[in-house]
Amino acid sequence: MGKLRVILGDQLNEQISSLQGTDKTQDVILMCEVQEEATYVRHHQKKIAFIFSAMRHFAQSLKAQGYEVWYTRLNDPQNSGSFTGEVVRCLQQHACDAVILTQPGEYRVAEMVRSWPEQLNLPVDVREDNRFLCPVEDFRQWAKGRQQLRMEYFYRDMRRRYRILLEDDEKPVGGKWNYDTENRKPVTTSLDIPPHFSSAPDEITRQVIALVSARFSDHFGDIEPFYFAVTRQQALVALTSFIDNRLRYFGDYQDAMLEGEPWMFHSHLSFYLNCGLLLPLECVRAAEAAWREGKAPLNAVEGFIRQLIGWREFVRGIYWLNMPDYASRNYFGVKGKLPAFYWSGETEMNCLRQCVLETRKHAYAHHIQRLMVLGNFALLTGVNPDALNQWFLSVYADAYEWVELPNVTGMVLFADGGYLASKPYAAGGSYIHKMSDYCRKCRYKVTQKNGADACPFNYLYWDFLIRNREKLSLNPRVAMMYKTYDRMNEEKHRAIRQDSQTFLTQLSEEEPQ
Ligand code: FAD
Ligand code: DLZ
Ligand code: SF4
Repeated sequence: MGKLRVILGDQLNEQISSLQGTDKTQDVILMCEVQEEATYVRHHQKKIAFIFSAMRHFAQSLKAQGYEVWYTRLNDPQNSGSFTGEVVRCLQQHACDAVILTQPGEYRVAEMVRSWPEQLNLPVDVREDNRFLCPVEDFRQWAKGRQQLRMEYFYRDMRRRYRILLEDDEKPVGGKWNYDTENRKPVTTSLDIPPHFSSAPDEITRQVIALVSARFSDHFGDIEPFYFAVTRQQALVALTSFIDNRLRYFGDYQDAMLEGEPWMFHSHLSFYLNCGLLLPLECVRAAEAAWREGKAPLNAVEGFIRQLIGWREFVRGIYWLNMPDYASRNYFGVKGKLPAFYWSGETEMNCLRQCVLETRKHAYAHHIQRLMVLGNFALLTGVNPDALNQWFLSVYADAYEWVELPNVTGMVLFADGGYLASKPYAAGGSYIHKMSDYCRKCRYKVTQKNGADACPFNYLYWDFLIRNREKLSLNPRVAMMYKTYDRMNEEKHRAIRQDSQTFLTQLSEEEPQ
């Protein structure tokens, strides 16, 4: 008797552990588009179309290689709407003596799978997710006994483990592990930014776009134009195009934001990495080779590699080490709702408007837009972690809870009390002004600190610090800001309080969408 091998929508790689040892004459591969996955949060339309199209292409390529694939489309009349329902249905058609799958990427799905042995009355072999470089158990061992978990030390261990950018004597090439201080060039409008990778939709993608438009048109986001890679071959072209055209400036302009330029010099590979079309080590090796061949400088290559083997693996480790508890962390006890303009873009704050509108159009925003504009505003105004997590999980085509939750709860909201980040990434308008050209076309004045025309980030920043003084003043990385605040006179303190109160009251009175 054969085995049933389940491949989830973010496991689209032929090297995935669940496929290893497949007997093509007996085993069945199950892939299914299900309503439950498409709606557990209201995903951006482009995200659903991207996953479905990549799934259909992957199934097609498996079939061409002689695998027996049982693929359910969302609109198949018999579709039960859930993973469990589809596994049951498939087993009714194909007698199997075991179910095999790779560890699901989200806790929610992993819990569902835990109930399968009993529900199906079959052994279920859940295998390590080999799309990642640090197995969950290894991360647990690394974290054991450490007072604080800091990405930098984890990252150095990963560099050693995979021998990345190392000299023969185990020292980092160039003499330093981290070149971040060279990576904060402010923006200039004369930058020559290469066009981003784009792949024209084929017949499969066009069918999926029609399906998503018919079924999910009430979800956030523009489905067209659709330009994502949906096959491994196309994703590899996207990788090469990044290495050849953008990587050299990745470091210099990593934090920069320009109006009308959503892509900058970032890689835009997270969509493909997170659904399995690309593997992290091949991206890392390609970047390292570019440096060795003199095509890209070390600050760019090291910076890119650090995001991949450092941050990406680190946040995943944090997620699995702390779930399910991590999802309910709310260190500041905040209850604010998400402002309606996170969906509509209708705000006079130009930085936020641009970031929301680009998110709506592309299901993408780069890291600094997510962290220092969209995230920073939510932190300063006290949006509750659940609401912000839901938003971030639904609007980006690269969003899965294992990566989204630690970034939002840990990095943006400091809702874990400093477990992931050593201090909150709170900032006033001057940071956004320095790193972008958004302020030039804003109704508010970034240089003005108080009053009706002042940039709201300016007073909200101080108000956030004051509201949370008890929790933050002992943090050595924040303490200096309290000294600055204390040196301001009483009139200034009153103005900060008043402006913030007026702004926050107005915000809370806005109609939700
Ligand atoms: P690049 O800037 O080119 O970086 C290269 C790669 O490094 C990315 O493709 C990604 O795989 C990895 N990476 C970079 N930063 C991080 C990080 N902080 N955590 C994990 N991986 C990282 N990333 C997601 O993949 N999915 C998410 O749902 C997600 N949500 C986020 C929410 C918030 C509030 C913040 C601040 C960050 C979030 N990130 C998320 C991390 C980061 O913003 C994206 O990975 C990045 O913007 C993707 O674009 P890119 O491929 O062009 O990245
Ligand atoms: C994101 C997503 C969506 C929208 N739809 C599906 C789907 O219909 N079928 C599927 O297998 N996967 C989908 N995915 C990706 C899953 O949400 C992802 O595999 C799990 O969250 C991992 O635990
Ligand atoms: Fe954003 Fe303030 Fe600049 Fe306006 S002035 S774009 S609100 S930072």
